Amino acid sequence: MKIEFLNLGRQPIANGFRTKDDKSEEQFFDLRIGFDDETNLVSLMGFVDKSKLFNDEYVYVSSGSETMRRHFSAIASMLKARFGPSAILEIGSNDGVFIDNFDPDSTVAVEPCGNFAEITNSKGHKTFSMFWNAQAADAVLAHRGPVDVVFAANCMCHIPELLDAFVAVESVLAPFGIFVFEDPSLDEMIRNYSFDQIYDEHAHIFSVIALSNVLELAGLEIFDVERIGVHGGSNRIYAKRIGDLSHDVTARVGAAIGSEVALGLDSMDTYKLFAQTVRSNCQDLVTTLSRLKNEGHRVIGYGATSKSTVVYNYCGIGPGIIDYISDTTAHKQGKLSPGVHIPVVPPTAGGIEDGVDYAFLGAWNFKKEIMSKEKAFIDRGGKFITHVPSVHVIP
Ligand code: JHZ
Repeated sequence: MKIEFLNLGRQPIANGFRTKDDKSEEQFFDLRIGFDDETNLVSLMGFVDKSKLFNDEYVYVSSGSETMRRHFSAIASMLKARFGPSAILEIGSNDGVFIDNFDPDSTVAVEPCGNFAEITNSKGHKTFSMFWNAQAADAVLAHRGPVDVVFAANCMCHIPELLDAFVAVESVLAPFGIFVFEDPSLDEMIRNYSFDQIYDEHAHIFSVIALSNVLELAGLEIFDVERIGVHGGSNRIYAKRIGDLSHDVTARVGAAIGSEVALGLDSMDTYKLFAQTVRSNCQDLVTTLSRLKNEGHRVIGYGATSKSTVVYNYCGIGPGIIDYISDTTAHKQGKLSPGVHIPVVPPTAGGIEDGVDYAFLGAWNFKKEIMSKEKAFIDRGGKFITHVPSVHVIP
């Protein structure tokens, strides 16, 4: 049974950026998250209709940072060296930042957002514009036959019907095929109080414990796991068919599960404590930003992320505190952020403009990349603020 542990209130669609003259009624839903005491899966209590989230107007671009461009090129090289796939499927291929590292003769992709499927199709990677399910698996099999590697990054955690998704993956694997996927780690979210990993698109936040339970129901088994730094700390999971002896199960799997048990990810008490801290961190953020504003400082947001939509709406932080949000994504610029309606603007040439004193890091997961890019701002005394793991000015 799934039991709620945190209610993040009424929230808009996290990537539902609005044009300034849009008079249509904005949609809100209740963002609540719970823990399933059987599978130990942490999931939203209610899912938003997926066609409202992922459609032909989807705005998030996976290649939007140097960090992620390098990340996908490195994993593609690693998969080629370690597994040498002759046929590879990517689920949730976005703008092709991963799949484009492979010869189109060996690829096939599934991507529900038509605007992005068009990009990868035009580059020669056959892309079915569908949600991942049994029908999409049939389309893949008809086009390319069974595949050696199925890859998905920041995609599996977006699928409410998780078991069906894993069953569909199993159905397209060649006899010794493997399934490699990466998503934000629940362990990292709990340790860092990064509650903004919870939003409409993230149907689940995965522990290795829960994944191991649900994959097993689909006939799959984890044989390796790596903790990777991207997106605030993620797990890369390697799974194979149960009974396939061609890949040894590494010691890392037991170690990851052991450290999650030590953190208490199999116990509701851990989640209740997490929720208490989240509530007090949010109050702290509002107090800190309001004080700075009242003292006459100019505060902006940096990165109009899905995560920041949750922070601004849960904590009630709007244009009265944050003047604007700077973001490099063309599709977000000139629009208003979801719910609280802070204007989103392109970055100023030469970095954060003079006169800004504080920048709240909506994209805290790119702290390193952003701070090195914004050296001039820091040198003239500008400060970045984050709420992860607790509210502080970054030294
Ligand atoms: P970023 C999205 O989450 C949505 P978001 C999705 N659900 C998911 O799982 C993850 O991605 C993977 C901007 N930026 O990656 C670009 C700058 O402006 O944290 C992006 O709009 N300047 C699919 O939205 C945003 O910040 C910069 O220098 O939380 C980053 O968004 C850099 C580096 C980024 O994902």
